[in-house]
Amino acid sequence: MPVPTLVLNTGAHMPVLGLGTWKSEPGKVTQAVKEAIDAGYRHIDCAFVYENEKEVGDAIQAKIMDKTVKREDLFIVSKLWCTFHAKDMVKDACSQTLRDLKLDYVDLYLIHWPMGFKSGTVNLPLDENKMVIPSDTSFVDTWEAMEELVDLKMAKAIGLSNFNREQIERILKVTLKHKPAVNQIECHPYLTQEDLVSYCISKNIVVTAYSPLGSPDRPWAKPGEPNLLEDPKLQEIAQRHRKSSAQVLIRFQIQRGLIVIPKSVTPDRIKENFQVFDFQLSDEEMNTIFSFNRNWRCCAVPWCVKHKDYPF
Ligand code: NAP
Ligand code: SBI
Repeated sequence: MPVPTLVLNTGAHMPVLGLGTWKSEPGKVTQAVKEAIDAGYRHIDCAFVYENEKEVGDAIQAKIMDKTVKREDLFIVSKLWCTFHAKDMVKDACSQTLRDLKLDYVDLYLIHWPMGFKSGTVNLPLDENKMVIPSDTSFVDTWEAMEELVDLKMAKAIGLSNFNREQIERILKVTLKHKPAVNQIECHPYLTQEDLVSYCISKNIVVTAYSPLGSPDRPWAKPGEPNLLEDPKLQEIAQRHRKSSAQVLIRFQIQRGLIVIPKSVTPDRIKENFQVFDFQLSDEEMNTIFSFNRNWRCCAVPWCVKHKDYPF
């Protein structure tokens, strides 16, 4: 059975479930992406800053070569990193990603964050206080350079990630040719994002939910912080459906009309996370899960709080 899709404002169909690849080690991600495609995934979420796009590309190429899938069956997403926001850097950054992924286009290319960082050799340039060093770029100008990627057929669609409502409004005001198709944001039951999601939907922008399992492998996790997968109320709902907590977390996002991109490099979990199309959460269960909201972020990026375009 093919994965259900949402239709973007470009007319393209985006699979509602994709494989996340942040923190997927280069030595593990090729096999993980192959397993995912064999299990039925058709959407892979990538980014330059994950430092594994070559290895993701190896898997995509292998699965096209062995005829499991055709290029047009896949929906590949990547993202422009913050050190490449200058208008004259956007095309080269996208070309690098296309070279690494071994593709001639991506289905969706996102501005990873509204914040531009000083360009150079490091992805996270920090000052002596361990705060990020900004660039003097404006994300509105960056958007104009993103629009050219569509005209050059390097990206079928373009979009945003980690943009707040006011920042999206600024983009929509200047957008001449290509509107943002997607905003990718952190979203899970401890950060339900109802207001931002309603706003995006009202503007025909599809929302992708990142860190849907609460990102337990985030590098800065501390003991005592919330652990979504171990939430007893969530486990109770999962047991009722004979499903895992992870499957309920994924189903929750799909049922509210979002795209969802759980990450795993573990073959059994990759398969488990795809088994979410054979059960339904009741309206009452959906409301119970919404009530878990505590505005808690896995990716608050505190080293960026002083940036003029910090979104949170
Ligand atoms: P996540 O998907 O919420 O959680 C990933 C963690 O959950 C890994 O430790 C994984 O372990 C574990 N896991 C996966 N399936 C499981 C299961 N069925 N049971 C138990 N544990 C399970 O975290 P995330 O990586 O932060 O978010 C997902 C994706 O969203 C990222 O990979 C990335 O593609 C994207 N993202 C984007 C942004 C952005 O700024 N745009 C920010 C964050 C994330 P194993 O891998 O060891 O199996
Ligand atoms: C990185 F590769 C390094 C740091 C980092 O922090 C914020 C969350 C993030 C990101 O920007 N996109 C992700 O998927 N994870 C990340 C990635």
